[in-house]
Amino acid sequence: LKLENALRRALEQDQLSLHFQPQHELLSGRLVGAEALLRWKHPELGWVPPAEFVPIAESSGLIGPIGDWVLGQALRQLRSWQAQGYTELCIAVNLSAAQFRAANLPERVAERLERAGVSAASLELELTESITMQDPETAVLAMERLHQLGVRVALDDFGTGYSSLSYLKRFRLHKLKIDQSFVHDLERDDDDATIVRSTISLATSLGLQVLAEGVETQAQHDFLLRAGCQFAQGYLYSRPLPADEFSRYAARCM
Ligand code: G
Ligand code: G
Ligand code: MN
Ligand code: NA
Repeated sequence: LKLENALRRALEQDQLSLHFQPQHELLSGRLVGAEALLRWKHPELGWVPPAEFVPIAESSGLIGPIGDWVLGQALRQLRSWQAQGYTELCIAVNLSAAQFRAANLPERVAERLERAGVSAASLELELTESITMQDPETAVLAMERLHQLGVRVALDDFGTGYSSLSYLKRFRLHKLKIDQSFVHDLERDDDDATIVRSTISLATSLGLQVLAEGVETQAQHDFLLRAGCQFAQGYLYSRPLPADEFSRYAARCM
């Protein structure tokens, strides 16, 4: 309850911010987008990790206003980068279970896009595999409505949440994000290497894009490139950056 009250104040007192992790196309090396990651710096506690406060935001209902803030802030930042000339950049925003289940999600997303002056095609919403599989029939409908809006959907943490392959076909998905736990030991663990190769084939044969998360070494990068993975993000390229540092990073990439 203490953390819940602190989180309520965090939103009012500007303690929340976004960091942006670069995403690259493997073949060309091109910078294609950024994943927005929520950060909370409490005046006494310091940085509180999202793994600690997102569940509290969910159970307290604060995820509604916080999620709206994240979406608005991410889109305003994207608009500013696009105005600086990075016209092809896209932004990926994580959705929590409660946000995804809200009946008015498409309307809220549409309103934020319009307010920020950003086209729906530059926004990607990340849903975890477990969120979608909790209630797959509802997920099918929600994804259909987001698709009609022109917003793309990526399945985050793929491989950790027992997706049913039949739903994978019915979901209006644009991208699979291979969880970093499979990328980490790629070079040493044959099972992980097989899972990663199979996920890339699965995505490709379903007509989906595929991105590998948590790429930290050149050897992992080379493996993924050879295996036909299209996109990657991870410490090898950059950690998540504050907006101004991301701008400097983008300038170096052009
Ligand atoms: O940011 P970090 O590097 O610690 O990310 C940890 C997890 O926190 C991410 O995998 C993601 O699932 C979650 N997360 C980060 N930002 C957001 C956000 O804006 N909304 C939601 N719902 N989850 C987020
Ligand atoms: O949304 P998702 O659960 O995928 O969040 C990504 C998380 O992974 C964030 O917490 C981010 O800071 C972290 N991360 C991003 N790149 C790397 C990486 O190369 N290695 C590790 N260990 N973590 C990473
Ligand atoms: Mn994510
Ligand atoms: Na992930």
